[in-house]
Amino acid sequence: MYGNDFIDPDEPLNAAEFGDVDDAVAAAATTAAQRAEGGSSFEALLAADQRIEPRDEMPEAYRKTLIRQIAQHAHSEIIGMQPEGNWISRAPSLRRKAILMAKVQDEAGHGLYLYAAAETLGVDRAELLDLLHSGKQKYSSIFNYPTLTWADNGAIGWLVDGAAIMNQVPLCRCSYGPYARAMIRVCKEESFHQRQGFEILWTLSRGTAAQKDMAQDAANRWWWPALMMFGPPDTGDAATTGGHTAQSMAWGIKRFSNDDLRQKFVDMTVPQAAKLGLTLPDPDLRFNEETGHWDFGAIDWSELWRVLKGDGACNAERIERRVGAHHEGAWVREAANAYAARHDLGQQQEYVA
Ligand code: BYC
Repeated sequence: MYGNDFIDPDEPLNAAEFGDVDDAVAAAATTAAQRAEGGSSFEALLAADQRIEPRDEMPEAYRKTLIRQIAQHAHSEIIGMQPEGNWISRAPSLRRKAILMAKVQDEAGHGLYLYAAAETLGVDRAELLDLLHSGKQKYSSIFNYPTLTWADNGAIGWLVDGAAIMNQVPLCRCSYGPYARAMIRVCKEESFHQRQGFEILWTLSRGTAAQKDMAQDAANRWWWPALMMFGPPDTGDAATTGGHTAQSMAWGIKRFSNDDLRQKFVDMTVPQAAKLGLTLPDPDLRFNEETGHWDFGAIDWSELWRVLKGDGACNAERIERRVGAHHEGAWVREAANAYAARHDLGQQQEYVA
């Protein structure tokens, strides 16, 4: 529906376009044969970098950590439908509406893969949704910011999806099989999303002065929240009290620390901003010849904690709408259950016959 003529189509634009996802697919394909070789205890599988599967024994804390992270991830996907869904009726052309509708629908699909992956750990998705609705489980901080203009849809694709992919490509190699496999498909789809966001901003930044200003304003507002998506820093209080990174890395759930992924994202995104003709709102952003990375300014972590405690611009609105949608969708769930029950009954009668 849309081409890549806005930029060299062979130039990778996000972390899913570097071949790491393909490597993860290849690694997943060899797993079954290799599993037999090194033993199948939890420790042996981790040591051999094999996937843990639902029927394998696993420590309770590992299972709980996965449920927490996968549920939070699933919740983020479905709450993440709201900021953009809000723009479907106002997208500037039929083409843009069709693209946005497809994207928002993809996010619902990602939620489904992820709830299904969580269910393999012995939880029910209804239980997880209750925890979301009652505020006992989190979703990504990023979705508590408002989408004020059309350009925000571009910034979400470019920066939010770009950050999400940077975080999710390593999750394709997560030690838990169902989560890793779900991530492979999610990353491929997110890659389209990121390109469409870049293309929106590319178009706006080559449009009228007002359109360019709109694109710049969106980049200014989404930059810092996108950096916060990677989670708190690896050092300091957040890492020592309540931080999960060290344990999750030891279990092969996380493959990189929050700060490492954040740095990779900054390194990838700064040159893209220059291509778009946009600036990023950080006076301390400069290339460090010694490290080969882009240095960036201090992140205001108090903002992340404030948003996580419920005091972001849109927390209340997002949950209210989600709970409303859940109630309005009750008849769909009832109809699906009734159909499934009738189908089961039909099958039982067939077996009897
Ligand atoms: N927002 O020790 P840490 C998307 C919490 S959606 C909220 O680093 P962990 C998309 C963290 O949960 C993208 N909470 O934790 C969809 C923990 O609190 P609890 C969503 C955050 O889990 C639609 C505490 O802070 N992606 O792509 O090792 C449209 C300490 O943090 C955040 C995922 O969910 C945050 N930003 O690492 C467009 C990816 N950061 O649970 C796009 C999967 C931290 O102890 N998740 N916290 O109460 C992960 O990779 C990891 O869970 C995180 C955090 C990197 C997010």
